Amino acid sequence: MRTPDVQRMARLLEDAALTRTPLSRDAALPDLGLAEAYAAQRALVGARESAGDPRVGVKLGFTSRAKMRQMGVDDVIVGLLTACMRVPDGGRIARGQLIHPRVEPEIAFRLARDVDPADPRSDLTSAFDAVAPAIEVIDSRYSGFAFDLPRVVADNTSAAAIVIGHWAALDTDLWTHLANAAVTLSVAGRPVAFGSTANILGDPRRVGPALLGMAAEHGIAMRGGDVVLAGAATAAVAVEHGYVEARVAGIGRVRFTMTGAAHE
Ligand code: OOG
Ligand code: MG
Repeated sequence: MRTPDVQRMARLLEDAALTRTPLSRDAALPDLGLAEAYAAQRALVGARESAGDPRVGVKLGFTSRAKMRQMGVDDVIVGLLTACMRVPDGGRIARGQLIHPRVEPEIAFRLARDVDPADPRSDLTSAFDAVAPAIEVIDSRYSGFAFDLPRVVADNTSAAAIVIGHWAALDTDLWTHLANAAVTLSVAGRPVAFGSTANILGDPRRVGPALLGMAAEHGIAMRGGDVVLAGAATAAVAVEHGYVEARVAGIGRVRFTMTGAAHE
């Protein structure tokens, strides 16, 4: 592995986020493979953890066809969530802190106990004890939101902010319901995207096994209390300002307000 490239990529991406300056398409970026891209993601998030921003969970990306089509990629990826990304339900996010934010309606699972991805007997699904409606704010650090799979992985899968609604205890009935629950995203009171939890890997019950395999492959720890974002059920929608709400039939709604105007 080319450690200098991995470190350089992590630094470039963190600087882009901090200065809200996207990396230009013709910037001389290192040519990373997927394994190196995950190493860069680890380095980027590791630096945040060392600076006092602990990990609070993981996210899956491109679990729906709608997202894969929108971004021109064809595989599921995983990213890391940290405490500073969390915004309370009903809270605010300042537009000026971001480059070109987009919002996604999602569901989040809560992990009740530690699970060892390296142990073949491990089961993540039974370790999820609750589910909640969620909104993810993504904000690619690449100009024009344009990337290939290794680049978006290195960029911690565009993760920027998460808003999570009320947790509902997961029982058999709720799992059955989640196989096909309507998902709606609205901005400023206008519905802008419709989907179903069935769009998430065909059935959100596949989230546990898919995540466990990727966690084993990339050495990601699964810890009790972690939040697991399952991936958008619809394409992402650009938002400049206003009230954003996601509803998931049967489990409720979650919202935040994007404040301020674009800085660019
Ligand atoms: C990458 C993040 C994808 C999802 O829910 O599918 C993602 C991106 O689209 O920039 O978070
Ligand atoms: Mg997402």
